[in-house]
Amino acid sequence: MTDIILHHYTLSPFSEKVRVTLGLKGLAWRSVDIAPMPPRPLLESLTGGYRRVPVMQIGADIFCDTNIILPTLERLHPSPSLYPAGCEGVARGLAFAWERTMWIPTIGVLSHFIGDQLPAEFIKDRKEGYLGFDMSKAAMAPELHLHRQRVAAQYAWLKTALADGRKFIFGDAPSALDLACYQTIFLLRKNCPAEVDAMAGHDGPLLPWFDRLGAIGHGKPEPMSPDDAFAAAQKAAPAAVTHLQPDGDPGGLRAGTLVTVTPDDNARVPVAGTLVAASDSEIVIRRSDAEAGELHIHFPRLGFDVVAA
Ligand SMILES: N[C@@H](CCC(=O)N[C@@H](CS)C(=O)NCC(=O)O)C(=O)O
Repeated sequence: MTDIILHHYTLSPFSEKVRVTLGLKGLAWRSVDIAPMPPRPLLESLTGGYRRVPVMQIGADIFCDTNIILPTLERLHPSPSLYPAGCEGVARGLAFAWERTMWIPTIGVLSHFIGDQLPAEFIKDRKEGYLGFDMSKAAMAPELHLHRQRVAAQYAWLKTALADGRKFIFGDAPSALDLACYQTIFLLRKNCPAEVDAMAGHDGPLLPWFDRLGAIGHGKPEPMSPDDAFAAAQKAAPAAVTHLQPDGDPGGLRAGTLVTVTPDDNARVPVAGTLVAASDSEIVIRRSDAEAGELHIHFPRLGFDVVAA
């Protein structure tokens, strides 16, 4: 039986990035289908309050954010690589920049097409617990022209990169950068009517590239209930951290220090725990949950604030 558990929901594009990564690496995994909005009490106990999706679980090790999930899958299952042809630094940096700059404009375009069909409680949840703004069609309409420009300007460089007929951004093999670009476009193409393609500029080499990534598939998922995933965490002990140094925090925080780790963009819920090990790209904290037991929670450094509690 596989030990990779993914907590996710079908329409979540960041989850799609991980599902395609699992497909690319040909992995078997357990799929825990969660609600598109809280409450998600069992997941919350595992993450210590981190509220975004997806979350990967391996026993009592919990991985919050795709920017730790992908490097972890790469570390545990290196082949085929998410960073072909030595592109790791560029792929990681540009993927982060793409997702940061594209997320809100993409939601602006999405809202133009489906914002008036979203349930009121969903709009309220996203405003109060996640985005910090109203994503209804009426609220986003005044800036639609800007969102559209921003999306088109990013697509312009992607289409230029693909214009010589290459299969993926770095050549014949897909990378973490392709997957980051793919997921925001997936959000639009999965949820909007076909007119979104003309409005957003999904054309030229972007379309066959999108189809190639979509054809990778999701590997071998098997359904798992939230209760079984929770029981798997209760039964397991966190894995020893051997790939990071206990005192590797670039800011000088020492192992054993009580810290909080908080996303620096949205859903800014601090997760508190004891620092186990860190580097300038990853951090692991330990938490004891009354129900789930001892857990290690892993975060990327890029996009998160770590401070002594
Ligand atoms: N930087 C995060 C972003 C994750 C994210 O924003 N996910 C969306 C779903 S695609 C989310 O959490 N939405 C609010 C929710 O589902 O509660 C990552 O890479 O994992």
